[in-house]
Amino acid sequence: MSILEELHWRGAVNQQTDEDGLKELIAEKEIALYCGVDPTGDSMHIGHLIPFMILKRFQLAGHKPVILIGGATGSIGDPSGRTSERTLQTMEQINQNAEKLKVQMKKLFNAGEGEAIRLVNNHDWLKDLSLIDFLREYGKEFNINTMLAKDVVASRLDSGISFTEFTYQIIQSIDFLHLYQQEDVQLQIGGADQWGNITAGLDLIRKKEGPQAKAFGLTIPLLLKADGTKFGKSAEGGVWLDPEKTSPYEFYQFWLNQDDRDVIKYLKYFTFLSQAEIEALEEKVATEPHKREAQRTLAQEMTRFVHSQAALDEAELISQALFSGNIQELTADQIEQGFQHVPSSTAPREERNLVEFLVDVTKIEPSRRQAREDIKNGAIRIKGTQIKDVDHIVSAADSFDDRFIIVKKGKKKYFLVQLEG
Ligand code: 629
Repeated sequence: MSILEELHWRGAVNQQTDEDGLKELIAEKEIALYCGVDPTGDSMHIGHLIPFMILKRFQLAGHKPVILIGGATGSIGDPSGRTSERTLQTMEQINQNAEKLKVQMKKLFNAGEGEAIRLVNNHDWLKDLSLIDFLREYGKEFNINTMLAKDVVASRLDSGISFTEFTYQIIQSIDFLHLYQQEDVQLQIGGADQWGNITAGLDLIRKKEGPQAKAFGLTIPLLLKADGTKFGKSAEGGVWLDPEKTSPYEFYQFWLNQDDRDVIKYLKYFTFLSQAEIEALEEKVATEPHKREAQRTLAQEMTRFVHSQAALDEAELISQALFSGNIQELTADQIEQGFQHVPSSTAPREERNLVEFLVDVTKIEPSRRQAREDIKNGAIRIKGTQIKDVDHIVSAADSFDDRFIIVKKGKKKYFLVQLEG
């Protein structure tokens, strides 16, 4: 299977500028290709991952991927996919974000590789472009009518768009031209929202290099979930690659909880498993869905790829402990991961009667009367142990490393108390 056939099989092709031309080019040589990301945040989320995993697939097929960090474009703000003007971030913020994205990209794509993926920052070639050169060299090649007709701009004409954001497509086009000239990059990929920017770049390349210039664009469809909700959000919000924002345990659980109707699509999109392996899992979804083997495989592949084997082992250990209720053996750090987003409060390190603790500190019980009743009925667990004594004193012995106390009420209602000081 050629790389393009593979992308089709994976459902990863939305639009292409010249399908036959690209097929021919790839058949005859190894090409350089790129995809960009703007440092508008301090971490990538899983939505960003898709085009970069595709770069990686090209690399595995022998091609040369380039990852562009948009230090310059990030300071302008891509209007694509947005309904209103962005607030400018400070250059300092953008530089900080760019550094963080660079570290993330290196971790994802360079680890243990013989040949590392090339990383560039467009600030390097755009920072010295003068206004006059910009207007004479590039502005002159852009037709206002064509620019206004791009979806991204057209959809903003009523609500308004600044000259700054309007100009974004020119900046991204200069990048494509620059990389075409300097690095022999002949293909740009991106999500479906990038079509307008990518085709603007191709127009510029043809104007500067002649109509025969061999450069191409390919976009990847937006991911849709079977239930119609937005992909990439968990109950707690976005799913980030930064373990400080989304712990490896939560990351693992996000993939584990995918719907049967979506899981095969995600295995194709996000993993490097072969067609045969994915088809075997598809069979399992049909014949024994309750085992959730496809979901588990997806969760394992993704956690290992984004974090590490050690993080995966730990996520599975925490999952097992939470599932069985035997959380006593977990470390305080594992508790922190596993309970990152359960309801929580802080409390001083003081010994306290259990009834008071449940009503005043955790508010998990509405009244003292109800608290006593639930304790007597065995509905309350502290550190995984059922406590039926209404006179129990909650102390350091009930905590994890004197840092956290975990209360469970009934079958699954957890609460975390963070001890302060
Ligand atoms: C300069 C900047 C370039 C080429 C690309 C870029 C960034 C591009 C953009 N991309 C999105 C982003 O940075 O805004 N103008 O958040 C994001 N991208 C990944 C996918 C995307 C896209 O990083 O392309 O479609 C999300 O899946 O929205 O020379």
